[in-house]
Formats: sequence, C-alpha cells, structure tokens
Amino acid sequence: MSIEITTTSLITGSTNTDGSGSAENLTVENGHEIDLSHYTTFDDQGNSEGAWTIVDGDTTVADRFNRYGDHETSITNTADWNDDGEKEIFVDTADYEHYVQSTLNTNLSLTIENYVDVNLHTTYLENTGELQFRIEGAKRGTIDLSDGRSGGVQLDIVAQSNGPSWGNMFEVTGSSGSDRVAIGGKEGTEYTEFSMDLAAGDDWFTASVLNAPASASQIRFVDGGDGVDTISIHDTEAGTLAEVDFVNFEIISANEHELTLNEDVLSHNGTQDAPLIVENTTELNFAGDVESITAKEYDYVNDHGVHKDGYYEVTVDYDDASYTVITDSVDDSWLA
Ligand SMILES: [Ca+2]
Ligand SMILES: [Ca+2]
Ligand SMILES: [Ca+2]
Repeated sequence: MSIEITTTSLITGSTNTDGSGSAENLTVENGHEIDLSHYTTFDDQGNSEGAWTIVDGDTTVADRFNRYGDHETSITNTADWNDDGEKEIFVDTADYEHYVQSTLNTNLSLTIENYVDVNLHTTYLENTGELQFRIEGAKRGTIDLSDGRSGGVQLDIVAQSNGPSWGNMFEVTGSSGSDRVAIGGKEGTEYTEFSMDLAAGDDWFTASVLNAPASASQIRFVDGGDGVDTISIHDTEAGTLAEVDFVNFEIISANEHELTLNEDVLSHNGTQDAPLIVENTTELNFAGDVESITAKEYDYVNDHGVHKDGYYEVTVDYDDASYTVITDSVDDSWLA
C-alpha cells in the first residue's frame, strides 16, 4: 500500500529570535520538516506488534504499537532545551492516520518532549479509543484540540520555564467532547500562564501543582464551557484559588484539602438552577464580606442518577448577593 502525505505534519525550528515569534510561525520554508511517510505500518494493520524510530538531526520520533493497534508515539528534542533550531515544534495530526494504525478502537498517545514552544493542532482523529497528548518540558504553546474529533481528549502539560521573558502562555482549546486537562510542571512554573477554553462536554481540569505565580499580572484562566465540568483545586499556603480564575464549572473537587471560595468563584460557576457542587473538602470556607451562612440537608442525586448521602445546601449571603452551594462539608454553626 502506498501512503501519500498530503500535508505537512511535523516541523521543528527557531523562528523566534527576538522574543516576537512563536511556533505558530513555523513553515516548511523557515523550519525543518520531518517526513514520516516511510514509517507507516498500515500493511501490518491489526496483527502486528513493533516499533520504529526516526532520528532526524536532534529530533527523534519513536513509535511503539501492539497488535490491537494501540500507539505510543513520542517526538523528542535530544539536544539541549532551547537549542538553536530545536526551540519550536509544530505538529498537525492531519497525517497521523498515515503514520500510525488508527483503527476504530485504537488508543493513541503522543508525547512532545523538550521543546520550548509547542504548536499542536489535531485534525481527523476518528479513533474511538483513548486519545492522549502529553506536552513535556515546554515553556509556552498553542494547543488546539477543537478539530480533532467529537470524543474527549486527555491533555497533560508539564511546563518548564527559565524566567518571565518571551512568553510563558499556554493557549488551549478543548474538544467538543469530555476532555481531561492537567497543567503542572517541573522548574520555573511560577512564571507559567494559561488561558483555556474546554468547550462543550463534561470536562475535568486541574492546575493544582503549579507554583504560585511570581507576579499578580499573570493570567491563569480556564473556562469549562458547556456541560457539567469539574475542577480539581484546593487551598495551598499560597492560596490556590487566588492563582486560577475559572468560570462555567459545575463541580469543584478539593482532593481532601481545605478550600476557600470567594464571590468571584461563586458568581461565575454553577447556576441558579444547578448550584455549584463542592466535594472532597476537609474544610470549606467563604472569603469576603460574608453576612451569614446557613445550611440544610439536601437530597443530592448526581449526574449519573446516584443518590449521595451527607450533602447539604449551603446559602451564603454577601451584602450585595446570595449564593447556593451543594456540599458534603459543613460547619456546625451553619446548621439552624
Ligand atoms: Ca470539551
Ligand atoms: Ca465543558
Ligand atoms: Ca460548564
């Protein structure tokens, strides 16, 4: 079977020489294109296991696949981080099905490692199995999952930074399905910024392991979009909630930690018809000019129709507004 590559799928380079460019500028003219067309395994579809590796300069593309068609692919800069010519990478999955066996039940995993600036765009991924992307060691990036497929995507960003200059922003657009997105990091994550739109679907998000921001002007924003979205977040010594602005989430899970909600969170998450649900807190607090807090038992049936005991409807009155939260953690003084 002959495989024709119809669009460019993988370009590395360094177009940003003065702080103004980015991986989004990479083209076949100004970057280095890596041709993956010789490594297709389509001939063996469905009944083989194996691996292939391309070494092209300082870029290594490695793929392992099993007889079920599951693929683990990695694209790695083997030179130093921030090395000239290997600073940026552009990956479009338009060709993915040309170089991996993407059958209907295939699980696909792609790791992009040790690039400063990553531009990832997903298209034409119609596998119904798991789809996982891992961006490891990037300082910034643009990740667009919106054209990939209607099913959900798992995205893990492991950020790394050497300082505040030249941008630390990750822009992420989720798929229309139920995504799982985590951003954490290695070194320098006090500079990391993000702006994410998880779009439709019942999405899940966490940023709990980032360092507290180095400056108050940094942007850390996530929009859950339509659907019943969950954010996993909790207080830290630096005050995690102050670090992340989030809107259109319906559930907060505090992962067995203390959690403090402020009016900004209460006014932008949950709705009057479906109040914000707060779970897995060891202690729930409300910040700001709270006038009164009252709680009563609540018959909570979750999204899957499961009845859950021990929940309360908590009403928090501020001087200018009142909010309702459904939670399994109440202070005795709130109970009438
Ligand atoms: Ca989504
Ligand atoms: Ca959503
Ligand atoms: Ca939502």
